[in-house]
Amino acid sequence: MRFAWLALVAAASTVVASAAPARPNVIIMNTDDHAQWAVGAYGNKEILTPNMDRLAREGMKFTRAFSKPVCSPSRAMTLTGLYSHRVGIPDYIPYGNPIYATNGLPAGTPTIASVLKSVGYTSALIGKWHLGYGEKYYPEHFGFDVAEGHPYAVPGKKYDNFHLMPSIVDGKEVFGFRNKQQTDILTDRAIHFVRQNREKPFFLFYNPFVTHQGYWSTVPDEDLAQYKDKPLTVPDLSRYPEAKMDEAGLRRLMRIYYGSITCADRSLGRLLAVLDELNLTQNTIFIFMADNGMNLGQLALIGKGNASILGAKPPIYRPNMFDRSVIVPFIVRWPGVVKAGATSDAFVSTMDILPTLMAVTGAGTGQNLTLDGRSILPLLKGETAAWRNAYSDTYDMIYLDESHMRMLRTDRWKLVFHFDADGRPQAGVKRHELFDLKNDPEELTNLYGKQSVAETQQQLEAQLRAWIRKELLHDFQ
Ligand SMILES: [Ca+2]
Repeated sequence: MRFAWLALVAAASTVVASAAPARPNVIIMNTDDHAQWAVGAYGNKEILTPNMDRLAREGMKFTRAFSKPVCSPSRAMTLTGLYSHRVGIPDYIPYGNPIYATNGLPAGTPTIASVLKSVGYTSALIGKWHLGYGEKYYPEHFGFDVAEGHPYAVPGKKYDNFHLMPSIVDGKEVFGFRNKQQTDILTDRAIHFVRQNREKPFFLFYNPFVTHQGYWSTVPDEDLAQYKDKPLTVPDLSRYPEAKMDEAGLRRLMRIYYGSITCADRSLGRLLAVLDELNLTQNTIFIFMADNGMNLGQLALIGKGNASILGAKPPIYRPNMFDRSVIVPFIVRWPGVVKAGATSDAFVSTMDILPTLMAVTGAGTGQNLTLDGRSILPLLKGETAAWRNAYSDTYDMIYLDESHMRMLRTDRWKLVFHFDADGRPQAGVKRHELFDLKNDPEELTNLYGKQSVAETQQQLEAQLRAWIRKELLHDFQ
């Protein structure tokens, strides 16, 4: 009798324990314009990323994690769990009036921060925001209790230059926050937030400005020194007569780019050390990712979805959704839940983060949220789950150049439609694209319209058009 009673108690406890939602801390470190090919854990033997590599050893590395190919749509998608076209952010948000008043995340849009707030989380944005500069777009309106380090517009003031805009850093207003200490200072602020909130569940969205090209001047000398005179491997520019740069010039850029990544890695290491010190490592979901990828020399390009030809003046843009632009480094560590050292090739997306955190914490229950993302919790736990066998997205490049792209990515194929402003197929380098990724992983040879792939093209086009009809109401067919 006594044993039976014990067994019942044990069973009841188990049910309670598994039904009670967990409240782990959540940290997302989101580097800027950071290619998956520029991480040691993803196979780069020349770059120094010991802390990203540590995270991959202790967590799960995703090889096909999709984001948007430029900053603002990516940050919108990550925070809202929605395709960015649903929140009206097709391209990066440029600086300058009057855009401050009209371009940003729509008021009232639920975000990771606002949804987690409903179950008691305290949230901080540290660093880049890029979802609107005007007052109505301040992160504080979207669930963040703390927001530091991002440039913002003050009502009634005009800024002719982005660098004249203020940021709040450690309670002080700083103008033109861009210097060699910038990343280390932002990391100090991120660590300060973690220490202050160690006793209660928190969400930290840490967005350093590195490794974006516009911030290469901020890379500390100690990080640049790691690559001084190193004969880094660079793409072979002799294949691309359009490149206006030689191999030595490209190698100089590569050294700075790698230095900026090692700078971000050093900050990641400091954050991981603080979690260890405060005994928070076990109870923290740590996601390391980038907002979008990067091309540096491949196809003679520099940049991401709005890349341009190396050295060309004036710039010659090449709107694209190459894997190098849309697939990002994405590593998730959650000790005791996610198997250490695991790798997943599943088609995941940064819009899956919010639904995953809702599944973990129970946040958002009853809010009736409609999301495009899906919880990756089954994948993280190593469970067998029905999953996407393809991924589609858009990129409407409207600044610098124009092309309205619609992409379908399957295991083997990549189809990208390029439309002009009136919905007509484009020509030249912006014509529709079809790549056989099995035989051409670098996406060098456009097979669109070739007789040899006519049947495949027809099937993929039907699939992509069906997705466009389903997801994009009034859109180009
Ligand atoms: Ca970016």
